[in-house]
Amino acid sequence: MKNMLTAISNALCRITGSNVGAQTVSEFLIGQSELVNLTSPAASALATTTKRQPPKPPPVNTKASEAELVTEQPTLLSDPGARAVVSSRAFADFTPKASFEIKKCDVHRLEEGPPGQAELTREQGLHYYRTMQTIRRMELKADQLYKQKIIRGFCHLYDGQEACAMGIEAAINPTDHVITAYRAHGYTYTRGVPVKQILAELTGRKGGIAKGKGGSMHMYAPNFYGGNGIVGAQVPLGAGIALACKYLGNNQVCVTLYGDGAANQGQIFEAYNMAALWKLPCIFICENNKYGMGTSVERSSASTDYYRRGDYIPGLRVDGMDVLSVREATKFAADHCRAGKGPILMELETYRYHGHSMSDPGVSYRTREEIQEVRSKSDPISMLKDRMLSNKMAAMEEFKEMDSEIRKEIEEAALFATSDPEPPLDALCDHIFHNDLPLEVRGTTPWSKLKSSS
Ligand SMILES: Cc1ncc(C[n+]2csc(CCOP(=O)(O)OP(=O)(O)O)c2C)c(N)n1
Ligand SMILES: [Mg+2]
Repeated sequence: MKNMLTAISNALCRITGSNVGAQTVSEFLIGQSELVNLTSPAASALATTTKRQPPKPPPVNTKASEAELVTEQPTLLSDPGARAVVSSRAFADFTPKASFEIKKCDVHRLEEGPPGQAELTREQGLHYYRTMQTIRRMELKADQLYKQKIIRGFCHLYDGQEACAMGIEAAINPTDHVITAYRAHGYTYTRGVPVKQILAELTGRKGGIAKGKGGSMHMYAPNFYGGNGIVGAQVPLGAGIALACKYLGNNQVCVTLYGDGAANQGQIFEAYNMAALWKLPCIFICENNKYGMGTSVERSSASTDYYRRGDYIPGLRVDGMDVLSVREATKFAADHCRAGKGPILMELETYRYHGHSMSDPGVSYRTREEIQEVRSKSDPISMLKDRMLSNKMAAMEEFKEMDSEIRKEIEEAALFATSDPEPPLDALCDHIFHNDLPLEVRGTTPWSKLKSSS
């Protein structure tokens, strides 16, 4: 239906003959933004040609150099659950693995939740740090490009919520499935899309992950279904993906994400019902970042216990600022689904640092002090770094080095995203249909020029 509407919109553009002279897709869209809407299935088809390459952990040294150890600064032990330092600074070896206490989840309709302890290897820790820091820096670059008017239109940033995307990805397989709403840049990255393709999508360039025609809300990768702009609409789609997994008997799960602002919609409860009835391997995840646009959860929800809102579906409330808590809870949830027990619901308590979108400064409905408090007490990146430093799992110098590598990668990606050409106008109508359909409506084929692929 959406495809049909898109096709009709595009056909209307053609029929009206407006925007004559536009050479590129973006010039055309500026004139036609009300009519043209390139929808997910089309862009999804584009993305299937891209090789899935989950971000690789960097090579890891197991020994610290003397210099690193000398320059290492002690940091505050922000995690009260962290174990005492295992090895002394006099030894050059890093602690290869440590165990951390994590916040116990609140549970609903479950006798027991995930364990209260999580193991972390040095390799994992460095990989999680690099991934979360890359997402953070990518979002800050997007903020900058937006303010320079290089990125236009909608843009919803994910900084603050990085532990959710990283923790989930660390707990599932690349062959499992993920679908989310419009705050999608972080998941696009953890599902394997390089920063340059994400930024180029934001700037509407040919090298973007949806060939520059999707933008901020419409990014896809294999087993990642976007990027959906209609609040809540991806939840029944996620249940459908889980139905496909069950039908195919492939033991895969679908992680279906939505926000607190979507959690009161009727379609969410319809999806819960069918998923429970058919015991679908669906992990429903409510990313509770405390606000839906400018409305706080207390003002929008009669019950803010989102993990209980599935009623007959078991639920967990998880510290969404702690990558280890998210990882352990998601593992627990995936095991539940793979054991054939049906769906499970997780509420990740998290926070977004930016406003709702780039047009929202984010400080009229919450105070600067509130944002600052979250940043200083529970920032997901600092928390992981402090844990690793205080357990001698890495040296401060390593983090600094990683930070400068990430900054360089982001700068290079931004250069690509600002120099790559825009897609040509005649590519605008590609990828609307999966097949070339000989469609006729009342004896005419107004969209006969639309091609299934380029
Ligand atoms: C069906 C529908 N209604 C309203 C909107 C407008 N809208 C866009 S985002 C949003 C708030 C959603 O908040 P939440 O689900 O908490 O996600 P967050 O932005 O916090 O990630 C609303 C109401 C929309 N896109 N779709
Ligand atoms: Mg929200």
